[in-house]
Parts: sequence; C-alpha cells; structure tokens
Amino acid sequence: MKKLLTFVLASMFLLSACGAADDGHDHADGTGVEIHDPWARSAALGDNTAAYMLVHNHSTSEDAIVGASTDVAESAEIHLSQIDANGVMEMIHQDSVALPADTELEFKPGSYHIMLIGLKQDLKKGDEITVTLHFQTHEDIVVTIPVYDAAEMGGEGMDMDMHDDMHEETPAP
Ligand SMILES: [Cu+2]
Repeated sequence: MKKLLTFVLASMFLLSACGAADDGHDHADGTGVEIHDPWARSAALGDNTAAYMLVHNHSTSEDAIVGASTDVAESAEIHLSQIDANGVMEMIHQDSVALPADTELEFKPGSYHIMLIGLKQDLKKGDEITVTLHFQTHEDIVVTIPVYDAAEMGGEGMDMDMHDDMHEETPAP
C-alpha cells in the first residue's frame, strides 16, 4: 500500500512537471473534470441505492476519485460490483479510483457506482439529489443527479443486494 502510494505520488510529480501552467485553474470548460449523464436509482427511506455517471478527465494529469458525500443518505461510498470466482456478484469498497489523463470512467450498473447508504428520504422518479465528488487533486465537484426508476435505465436489481451486511461490518481502517 505504501509502495503504491509512493508510485502514484511520483507519477503525479512527473505529470505536473510536464503539464505545468494548469494550476490555480477554475476548470470551467474543456479542462479539468466533467460529469456527464448522472442518474440515481429510485428507492425508499432507509434503503440503500446507487448513483451512476460518466466522469471525464479532460486534463493532461492523472487524478483519482477518493470519495463522495451527500445529504440524502447516512453515507456515500465508491463501490465496484464484480463477479467473484463462484459466479456471485460482490461489491468492493474502493478507497480510490484512478482517473488517468484524458480518459472517461463510467459509473454504471454492475460496475463502479456511488453507493448511497441509509437514505434519509424517499428518492422518487423526478426528484433531484446532490452528491459531492472528492478527488485526489481536483477540487470537489457538486453533481445534481436526477432520480429515475431502474427499469427504464437498465440494470434493474443490480448494486442493491448485500449492502446491509457489508456496511454494518466494515471496520474503521
Ligand atoms: Cu454498492
């Protein structure tokens, strides 16, 4: 873990040494990070749900998404859904998701998603929620996310199960 961190820091230093000139920015358009097509799955008070979007790093520097926060749930976490060796879907909490220079990262059902844990309100189709994304280097991005029913967006039933057990047992690092 420490070795990996050292490597990331070293590559960030190299990239910024080459990139220069792009600091103190306000990332308005064409540079920095943009969010496209966000949506969140409708769900009831007390439940968990997931939010999805396309994160586009336009810059020439590597970055990483290191977390999320929201007022509509007890907590928000970055998860990756994947099929384990037994063919069972599992969710893995991600401390950080790499965002290489000039690439897109898609949060979508059955893959990366922002898990909203313990909703404080019903999320109904037509509602809008606010989620703040936290980055390793980029400033926070506040994303306004419309709520849809999963059936009309695909991926119905994905990224929903197993969270109750998982989150209550997760110890502090
Ligand atoms: Cu999840």
